[in-house]
Amino acid sequence: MSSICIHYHRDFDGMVSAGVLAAILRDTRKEEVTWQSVNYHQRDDWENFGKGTRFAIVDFHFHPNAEYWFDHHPTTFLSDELRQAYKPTEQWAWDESSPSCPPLILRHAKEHWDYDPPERFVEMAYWSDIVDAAQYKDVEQALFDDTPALRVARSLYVAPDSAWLDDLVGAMSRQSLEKIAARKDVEKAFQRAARNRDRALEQFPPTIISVENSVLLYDASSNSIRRERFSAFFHHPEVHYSVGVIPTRAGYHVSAGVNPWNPPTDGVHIGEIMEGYGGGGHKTVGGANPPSLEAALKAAAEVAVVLRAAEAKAAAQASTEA
Ligand SMILES: [Mn+2]
Repeated sequence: MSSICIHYHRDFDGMVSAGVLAAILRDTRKEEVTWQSVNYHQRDDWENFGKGTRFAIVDFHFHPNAEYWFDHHPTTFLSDELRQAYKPTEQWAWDESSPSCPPLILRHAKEHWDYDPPERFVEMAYWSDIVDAAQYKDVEQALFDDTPALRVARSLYVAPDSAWLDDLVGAMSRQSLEKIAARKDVEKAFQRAARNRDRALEQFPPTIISVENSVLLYDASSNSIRRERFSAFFHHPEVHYSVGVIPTRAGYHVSAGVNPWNPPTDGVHIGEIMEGYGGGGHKTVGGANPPSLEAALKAAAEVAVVLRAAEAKAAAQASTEA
């Protein structure tokens, strides 16, 4: 039989998923395994993805020709037809309640293939949930913890190319996170990413437009500003929401989110608010891509008004009840 290629989502939990599945297929199913990351642009011709090859997909869109498929994204099905084509099988599993993909692969392998994972895979799955679902215990852990898993995860921010990611997946399939974090190339990438983080944290305060009613509004649209996901909550742990504008390759993005370490008691649905701007998201995080910088700044300011009104209402309610 020809070898099987595992296509994986290019992030920490996607890479761990590929490493774990590679080891399982190699060890328990005597498969010859290769792996390669997937790009979002490969969705454009999804019907023909992997045509004529044997493949698996982890932490990415469902494909009916995937021999093995595991995902946890609620948005995994690219059409109703594809949704209809999915059913749980011995080689496919989808669980949108799973914070990340590796734990569901390990669970599936135990149930269906009687697989007993080594301790290092249990550790990788544990950290995958924390990284992918931002379940850090506090903003300090999210930004500065230097446990091997988080060093490896941060090093990925400055990955030179996809060949390097493939190489790390191979390492994940055979070694512990401690061993991988100690590699010279990983350490070098981590140090660079840590410098970027420090610079991003320094550059954030001047981008703040206003902090009112527990909502922080910022404009980080300049390309010379480095970005660190939790900057707003690092500098202003007291806010419940942040909303702002950041650049993308093609234009500008409005991003809004709840402070994971200080959430509002009865929050609004951010994804639904963003739908009003052609975007979307979940209850606690969402975004939109308005057509111009002006439109993006206007949208961010309007979203801040909506969030502040909700906060003011909640505060008024709390004081009447008290
Ligand atoms: Mn992922």
